[in-house]
This record gives sequence, structure tokens and C-alpha cells, in this order.
Amino acid sequence: MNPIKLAILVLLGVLVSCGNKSEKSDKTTESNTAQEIVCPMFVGDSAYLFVEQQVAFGPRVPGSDAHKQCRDFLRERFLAYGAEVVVQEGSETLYDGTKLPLYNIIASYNTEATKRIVVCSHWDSRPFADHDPNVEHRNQPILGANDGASGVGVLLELARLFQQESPSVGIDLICFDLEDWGAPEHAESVKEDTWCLGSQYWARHPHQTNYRANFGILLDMVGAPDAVFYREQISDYFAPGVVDKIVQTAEKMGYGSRFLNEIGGAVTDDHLYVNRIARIPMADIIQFSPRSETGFGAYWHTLNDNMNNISPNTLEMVGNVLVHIIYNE
Ligand code: AHN
Ligand code: ZN
Repeated sequence: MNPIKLAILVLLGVLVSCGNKSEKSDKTTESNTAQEIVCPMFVGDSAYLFVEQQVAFGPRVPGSDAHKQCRDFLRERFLAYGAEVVVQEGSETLYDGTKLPLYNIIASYNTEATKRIVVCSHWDSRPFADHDPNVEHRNQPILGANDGASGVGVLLELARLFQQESPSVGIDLICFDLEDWGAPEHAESVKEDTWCLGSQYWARHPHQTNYRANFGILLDMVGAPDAVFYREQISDYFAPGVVDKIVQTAEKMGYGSRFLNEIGGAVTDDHLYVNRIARIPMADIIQFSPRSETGFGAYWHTLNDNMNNISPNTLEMVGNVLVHIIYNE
């Protein structure tokens, strides 16, 4: 990028300084002056709008019209932001024996790069509010503003930035389908592995043969105003280095009180299968507190998981951590 264009972008507030590559720079270069890395600026309000746009379709329950409309919306948005997009079609069997088609949406940048990072989230929403305090609501589908749409909102904002300033590593943004149709509380037999069917499918059938990534980060419920993120235990077991990277980056950025360097609970989530089956070290950034009753926020799997539950500031904080990790790799 030429210096004049760079200066204009900085003046417009589009790019921000985001780290220092000097210790990692090629030892054969003459100059040892600190090389400033410039990152584009992650805008919380923009991510918020992407969450709102998904929620406007209604509950994105697999098989519904809203689900199809949202799938097409996501594909179009990622294409518009310059990604190579694959909509992977698969099928899996639910806890009750029903077979359903699923659509994993994969948006890739720098497809030739061998050093790759996966950033992912689920895009479907739960068909039943089985934790709603009102019994009559428990068979109704949820909007999943936080549980689903928040993570995807962050992925879309990252895509917007990648178009402005291409990262040096390869990136695959993956929206997993069918994460949230796990056996409900009221089901007779709760079977293992009924959650995360889209990521289980992808882990067994990656969208490219011999697909590899160096590491991954999963986002789940990353939009609540009061969200605090702990070191999730499955992440710490399979990918402690990735968890360290997240916690240390957040700490450096002044978010230490929101990303605690403390062990939280263990959550069965998409990263379990990516770690266990695809063997890509992946950490989960998830709002799950060892101190609350279910571990999740009070909105979790209730009809209250709507836009009132989403804060642009939280989305921006999580997005900033990702931007710093990605542009410093
Ligand atoms: C379990 O409750 C076992 N896993 C929750 C995974 C999840 C659901 N994440 C979002 N919704
Ligand atoms: Zn859920």
C-alpha cells in the first residue's frame, strides 16, 4: 500500500495500529526498527447490524424458510466481501431419528496460503426454548440473537475488514449449521453427540480434501452486555496454546476483566468435534460461568434471547481480540 493511501485510511479511522511485528520479522532484513502493523478497525455497530439482519429473518431453525433465507443472505454477504464461498450440503440424524439436510457456509481468504486460521460459529437457532421460565414457551423456537447470530455477526464484520486489508495468513470463516438441535431437557433418552451436527459433519467431511489449519477459534454467545469469558475446559485440554493466545491478547488490550485467565466449565460445543475428529486445535470463546446456575446467561434457550441481549461493545471487544490475533500472525 502506498504511504499516501495509508495516511488517508488512517485519517478516516479505517485502519489502526495493532501490534509490533519486529520480533517476528525476517532476521535477514537490514533494518531492525519496529515494523508497525496496521489493522483495519473492527466496528461494533457494524457487527450489531449483522446480528440484527439475521434475527430479522426470525428463528433460523433448520428446515424453515427463515433458515433458507438466512443461508442465502450469508452466502451473498461473504461473496460481496470478496470471500471464496462454499455452501457445504450434508445430512445428519437428530436425537429422535429424524434425518435433516444441513448447510455449512465456508468463506475463505487467501486460499493459497498454507498457514491458515479457522474462525467459526454456528448460524442455526434452537427449535425449542426448553429453558424458558414459562412452560408454555418451551416448544417455541428461539431467535438466538446471542446463541447463534452474535458469533456470525462478528464473522461478517471480519469479512468486511478482510476485503479492506488482506491478512497475510489464510482464513476460513465457517458458519456451522445444526449446532443447536440437541436433545431437549424433556426428552426421554438423552444421547451423546446430539449437539453440533454441522461441525461433526464438517470434521468428518472437510470442504476440501486434506484440509489443514494451524488453529481455530470458535465464537458462541459473544454479544451479551455483561459477558465474561473464562478458559473453557475442553479448549484448555486440546488447545491450551490457543487459549493462552486469546487471554494474553485480551489482557494486553485492556480487556483482562472480561477475559479471565481462570478455568470455567466444560461445554460440549462445535470445537469438541473439530479438535477430536479433524484434529485442529480450537478454543471456544463462550459466555459460560462456573458461578451461575446453568453456567449460561439467563437468556439461554429462552424466548428472551433477542436483540435486547446484544451489545455492540461486547461484539467490538471480541472482534478486536480476533483482529489483533489475525493480523499479528
Ligand atoms: C450443551 O448444553 C451440552 N451444550 C451447549 C452447546 C450450545 C448450545 N451452545 C449454544 N447452544
Ligand atoms: Zn444453544
